[in-house]
Amino acid sequence: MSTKKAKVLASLAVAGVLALTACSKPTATPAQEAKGGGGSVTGLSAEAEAIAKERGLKPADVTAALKTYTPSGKKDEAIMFSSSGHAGQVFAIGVPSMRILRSIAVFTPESWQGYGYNDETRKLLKSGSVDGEMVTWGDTHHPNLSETKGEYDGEFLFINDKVHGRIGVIDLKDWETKQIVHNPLNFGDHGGSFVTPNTDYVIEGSQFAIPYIGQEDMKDYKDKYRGLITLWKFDRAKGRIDQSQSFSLELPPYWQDLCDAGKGPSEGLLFCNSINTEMFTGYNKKGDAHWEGGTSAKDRDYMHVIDWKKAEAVFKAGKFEKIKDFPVISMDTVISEGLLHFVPEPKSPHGNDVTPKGTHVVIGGKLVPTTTVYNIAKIKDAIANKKFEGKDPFGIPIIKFEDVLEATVEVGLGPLHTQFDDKGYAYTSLFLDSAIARWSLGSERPQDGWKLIHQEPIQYNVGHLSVYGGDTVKPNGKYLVSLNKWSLDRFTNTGPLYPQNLQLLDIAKEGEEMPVIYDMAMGIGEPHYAQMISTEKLTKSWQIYPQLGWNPETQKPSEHVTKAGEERVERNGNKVDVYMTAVRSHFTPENIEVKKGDIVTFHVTNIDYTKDALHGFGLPPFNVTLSMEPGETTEFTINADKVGTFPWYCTEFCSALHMEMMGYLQIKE
Ligand code: K7E
Ligand code: CUA
Repeated sequence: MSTKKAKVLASLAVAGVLALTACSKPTATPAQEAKGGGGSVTGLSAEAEAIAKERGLKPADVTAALKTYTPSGKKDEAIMFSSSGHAGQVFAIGVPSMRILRSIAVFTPESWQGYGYNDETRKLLKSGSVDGEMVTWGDTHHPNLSETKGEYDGEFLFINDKVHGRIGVIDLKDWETKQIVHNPLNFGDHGGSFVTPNTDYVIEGSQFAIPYIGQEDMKDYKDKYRGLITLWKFDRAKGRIDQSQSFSLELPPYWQDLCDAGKGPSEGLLFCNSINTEMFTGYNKKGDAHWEGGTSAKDRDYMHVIDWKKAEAVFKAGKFEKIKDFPVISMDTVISEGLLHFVPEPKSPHGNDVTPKGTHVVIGGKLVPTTTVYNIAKIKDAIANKKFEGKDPFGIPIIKFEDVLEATVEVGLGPLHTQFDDKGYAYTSLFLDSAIARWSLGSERPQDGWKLIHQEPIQYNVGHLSVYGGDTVKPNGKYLVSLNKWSLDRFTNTGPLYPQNLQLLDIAKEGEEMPVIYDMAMGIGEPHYAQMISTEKLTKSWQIYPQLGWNPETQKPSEHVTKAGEERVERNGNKVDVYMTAVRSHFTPENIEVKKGDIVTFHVTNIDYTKDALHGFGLPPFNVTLSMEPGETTEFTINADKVGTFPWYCTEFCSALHMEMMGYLQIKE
C-alpha cells in the first residue's frame, strides 16, 4: 500500500463515525477503464463487430455479455434469494442473467399474489400482529436458506422483519409464506434470521435494547433495559417454527446484532456482534453526543460467544422464567450456566461471519480499515480453561483479545460483511471505498497468508455481498453479487428516487481478476443480504400443486375442493357458501344472488390442472384479489352489507376469451 493511501486510511479511521456517512464519487475507476479500454473485438462475426462498434462496446464488455446473456429458453444456474428491505418481501433473482423471477410476499400485502386478500393469507398476516396491532409492512434484511450439515438444502427460507421483530417462514415447495412469528419482548430485530447448521434453530438478535415490559426511564438504562437473543425452534416435518420449544436469553443492553452459527469444529456455538457496550442513552442535552458517536466512544465492543447447545439443555431443564408468556433464560442463569462469554471486538462492528470450515470467525470493523479474524479453537480453549481477563459490569467473563486473535487484515475502508469461496479467499464489502476486497485466509492459503489480494471497485457503496454458497461449508466460487446502496450515474434517470445497483462479479479465477460483469437495477426495494443457491438444489420445488384442490396453508387437499359438476350455492341462515370452479374461460356459477346482510364465503377451485394455467379473481368493492395457481382451492369471505350489482372478473389474461371470464354478484335488499 502506498504511504499516501496509508495516511488516508489512518485519518479516516480517526474520523471514524463521520467517515461512515461519506459517499464515493460517481466515476469508473482507472482500473475499470483500463480493463475495458481500447482494442478491437476479435473473433466475432462482422455483424457482431459492427454492433459492438456501434454501441461502443469494449472487449471486456463483450466478454461480460457472453458470460451473462441467457438466451430465450435457457435457464439460470443459480437463484439468489434477496431481501427487499422495507418493501417487506423476498425477491428470487436468476444468476447469471440477473432476471427477477418473482417476488415472494411475506410481511406486506401483495395484490398480484393475492397475498393478504383471501381468508388464509389475511389470517396469516393477522397472526403476525404486534401488540394487538395488525401491521402491514416489514423491513426484511437477512434471508437464510435452511441447511443440512451446513449446506443449503433448498427446503425452506427464513427472513426477519427488523422493525417489528418478526420472522417469516417460506416453504420452497410452493415458494409461499407459511408463518410469521413475533417475539413479544422486543422490536428492531436486525440480527435475524440465521440458522444453525441443521436448522434446529433460527436465531434472532434484538439490536435495540428495551425494557421487556412497559416503559422505563432512560436514566435506568443499565438496570431496566435489556438485550435479547431468541432461538426459534424449527420443526422441519411441520415446516413451521415451534413456538412452544423456542426461548430467549436475557442479555445486557449492549445492542446484540448479527449472529452467525459455528459449524464443523465450532458447531454448537453462536457468534453475535454488539454495538452499544457503552450503554449510551442518546442526545439528551446540549453537548451530548448523538447515538452514532455515543455508541462508538469505546475502542472495543463485545462479540458474544453463546453456547446454544448448552442453552437448549438449560431450557429443556426448565431453568427459565416466562415474561409476557415467552420463556426467557435470565441473565443470572446465563452466567451461572456458562452460556455466554465475551471477546473484545472492534467498536460498533457490522458483519460477523464464520469461515466455511468453522475454524475462524471474521468481524467487519466498519470504523476501522481491517477485518479481525479470531481463532475459534483458541476461544474454546479459553472458555474450557476459564482463562479470562476480567468481567463486564454484569459479571460476564471476558476473554483476552490477544489470546484468541488470529489476524487483522487491512482490507480497506468501511468493511461490512464477509463471504467465502472455494479457493480459500474471503470477500469483504467496503462501504466507504466502494469496493469488494478479496483477501486470503491464511489457514486455507498458507502460500499467501492472511493478506489483501485485490480490491475491485463497485458502483457504489456496497452493503452486503453474496457469494454463491458463500456462507456454507461448501462455497461455490463462481459468482459474487455486490448489493449496492447507491447507483448515482449508472442508470437512466428515474426521478429523485434512484434504483439500487446489484452488480454481478465473476470471481472464478484466482488472483486479481474479478470483474463486474452485470449491473442490475433494483427499483422495488432495498435488498440487504441475499443468498445464492444452485437451482439443482431446489429439487423439492413444485411445478404444480400435487393434487387438484390444494390448500397451500395446510399443504394438503382442501376439504372444500370443488370439482367440475359439483358447483353449488349453499345457504344456512344468513351464511352463504359458494362452491365455485374456474377454468378457461369461465367461472361456475357465474351469477350469484344473495341478500343484504349475508355473510358470503367463496370457495374457488382452479380446475385448470395444468402447468402455468393461472386464474385471478377481482371483486369490487370488497378488496378481494386472488391468484389461483393451477389446482389451488382458495377462499374469501365478504360481508354483503351493501345492495348493488358487482361484476367480478378473472384478473389474469388466461385465454383468448379471458375478457369474458367474469360474473355478477347481486346483493338484494
Ligand atoms: Cu449490512 Cu441489515 Cu445486514 Cu443492510 S445490514 S447492508
Ligand atoms: Cu381466467 Cu382470465
